[in-house]
Amino acid sequence: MQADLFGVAYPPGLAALRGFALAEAEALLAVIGQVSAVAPFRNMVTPGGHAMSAAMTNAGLGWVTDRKGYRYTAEDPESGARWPDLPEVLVGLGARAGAAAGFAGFTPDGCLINRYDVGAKMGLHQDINEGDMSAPIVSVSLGAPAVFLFGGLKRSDPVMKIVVEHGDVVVWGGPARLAYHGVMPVKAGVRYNLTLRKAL
Ligand code: MD3
Ligand code: FE
Repeated sequence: MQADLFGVAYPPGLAALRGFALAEAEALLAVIGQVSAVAPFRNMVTPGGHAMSAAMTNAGLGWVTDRKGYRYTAEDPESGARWPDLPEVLVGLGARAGAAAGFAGFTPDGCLINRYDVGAKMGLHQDINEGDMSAPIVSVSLGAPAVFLFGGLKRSDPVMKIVVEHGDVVVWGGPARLAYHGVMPVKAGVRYNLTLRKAL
């Protein structure tokens, strides 16, 4: 376990890098604007037929869901064109955050961009569509704060709450990589989350 200043113990495999992306936050918001001008945010539908409350788009290899299931694609299914290239600023940030958390050599090939308007949330789930579970996932929070839910390897395991704010980076890997996680409804404002991933 790792303890922060207040003695809160984070589970093994989770590293909270507070303010790690703060200096780049404006550049990251500009990237979100550029990507979403080409590949607009949309509320994708789960295989069960429910529209997700978080709106999504991608750069590089892109995570998608529809009635057929969850997967990564090179093309945006809405346009048929390739997702915008993964910008260097995102590759670099992912690599530096991964290295800071003990994952030297991590190189993301895709970024899922989530937008949470007021009330949007994400239910408890595991990220299992990536090809290489030895790679971590790097999460960058921008805009309004949110509460992450972080559980265990079973949906019924107890969950820990972690507040994330503008500029915070959280790295999930090793024993935390397949943990259930989610996001509580955003209370006010707009929140963006970038997840830098190794999809293949
Ligand atoms: C814990 N996004 O897109 S990132 C997702 O804030 C997703 O938008 C949330 O969960 C968001 O799949 C949370 C935090 C996160 C990402 C990956 C994880 C937590 C994780 C992988 C394993 C364990
Ligand atoms: Fe997830």
